[in-house]
Amino acid sequence: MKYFVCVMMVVMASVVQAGEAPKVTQGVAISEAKVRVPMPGRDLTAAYFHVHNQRDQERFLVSVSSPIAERAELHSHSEVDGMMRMRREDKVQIPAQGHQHFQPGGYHVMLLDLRRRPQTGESVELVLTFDDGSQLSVDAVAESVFDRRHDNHHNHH
Ligand SMILES: [Cu+2]
Repeated sequence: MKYFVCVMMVVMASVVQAGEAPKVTQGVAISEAKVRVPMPGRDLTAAYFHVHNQRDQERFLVSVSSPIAERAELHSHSEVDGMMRMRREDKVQIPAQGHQHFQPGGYHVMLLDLRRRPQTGESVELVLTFDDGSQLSVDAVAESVFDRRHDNHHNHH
């Protein structure tokens, strides 16, 4: 039994040392990850998800990237003079023991200069980077606005 423990420790140590790859975010879970199927003729689209922070400290999401997009931005929506405006955000807070919903009409991720146009049902990788440099990779499902009619009035991208 003692032998087994030693082997485990050696294996774990070598994993840590090999670590060129960024560390994985602990205590944060993502659900409901979706990417909008881009509108015809547009090379941008939006991504949505829920972030749940199970830790006692707040976290900040500082960036998101995806292999399908040249670049991505964190955006918020706010009403200015009766008009909904998008604003770029440097970071988005995920409260301690709380959550933040990225959804139509609120925070969202804009995927810009698309390299590829995802089709309905396709899975699209999103990589979320947090303020401590740790990352989480999630598979988002591509969804068309026409799949969910009640979302149509939010679609201004
Ligand atoms: Cu936007």
